[in-house]
Amino acid sequence: MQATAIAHPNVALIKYWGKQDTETNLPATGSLSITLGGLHTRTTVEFDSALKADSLVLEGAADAAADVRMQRVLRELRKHADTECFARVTSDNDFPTGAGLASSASGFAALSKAAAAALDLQLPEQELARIARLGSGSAPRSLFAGAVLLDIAAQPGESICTTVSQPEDWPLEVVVAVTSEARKSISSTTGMEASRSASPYFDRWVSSHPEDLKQGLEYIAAKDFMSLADLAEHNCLKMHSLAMSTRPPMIYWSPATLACMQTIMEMRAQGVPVFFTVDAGPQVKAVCLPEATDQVRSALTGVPGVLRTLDCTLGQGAWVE
Ligand code: 2P0
Repeated sequence: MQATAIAHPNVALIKYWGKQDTETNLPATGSLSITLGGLHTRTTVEFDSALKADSLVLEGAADAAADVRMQRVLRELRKHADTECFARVTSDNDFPTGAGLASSASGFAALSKAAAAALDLQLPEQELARIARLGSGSAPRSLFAGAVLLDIAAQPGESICTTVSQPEDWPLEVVVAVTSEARKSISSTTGMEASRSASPYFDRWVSSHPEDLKQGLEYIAAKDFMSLADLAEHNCLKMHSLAMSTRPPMIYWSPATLACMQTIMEMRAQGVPVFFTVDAGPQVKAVCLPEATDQVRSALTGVPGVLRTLDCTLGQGAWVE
């Protein structure tokens, strides 16, 4: 009753920020992401009838916050397997944890995949996506390859999460500029709940979102990089405007984050196919066409405050080792 799974984190080009329902962790908006090959979460789950409770060791230390969310996922999988066995879970990342690099997405994707395998469950992938979402609203996306849509308007029986473009269909690359290795002070869960209740722009964010998603899908289908670039930066800045306009405000950027964003905008103005996106942390993800990767990496490495860069291609969905 033991299995190990590996998942890549993902980065949303059209983002999720805010929930409809905190019990089921249903996002208020859909989202469109790319799965980041090159970065890995490796999670082992062992069910053991001798255990009195579930336990989680994340990066070598017990993690109480993630533990509560993990139990929601494990409880659901135990129901499917008709067992009351508890599990011992260990999880490690080869990239900074809790720093705006979607470690909870890859973490809960790997957890769901490994736990289902350890229980020998043959669940439909959409059911696994629903279960992964109980842990983290962005986790279903890491179960899938390439460019991925998480659809909150899906009716029962329809897919909530699907690949819309395989990595080989449009091999985008991503250079991550790491500007801090520290864990963020405000979690995404806390931040998005605060924005829902205390940003004057939250309703407009939600009502303008379907159009962003529709356009994003069209630009990916047409491989229209420059249109996707404008849209993704706009959507990212809207999300950060929500965070900043929340009372009290949340500013996830450092001076180096802004400097990277400006460098990327200047490069694109000169015709380089690159755009930025930034999540709930100070790292900058520069999405580019492969021919621009070397130039983008070299420019970001030269920005004061950039500690290192990470190269990613588009990756596969989570798998059992
Ligand atoms: C996203 N983020 O779409 C957005 C953009 C962060 C910024 O999804 O509360 O860890 O666990 O459902 O999935 C991060 O939020 O939040 C996230 P919960 P999660 O990628």
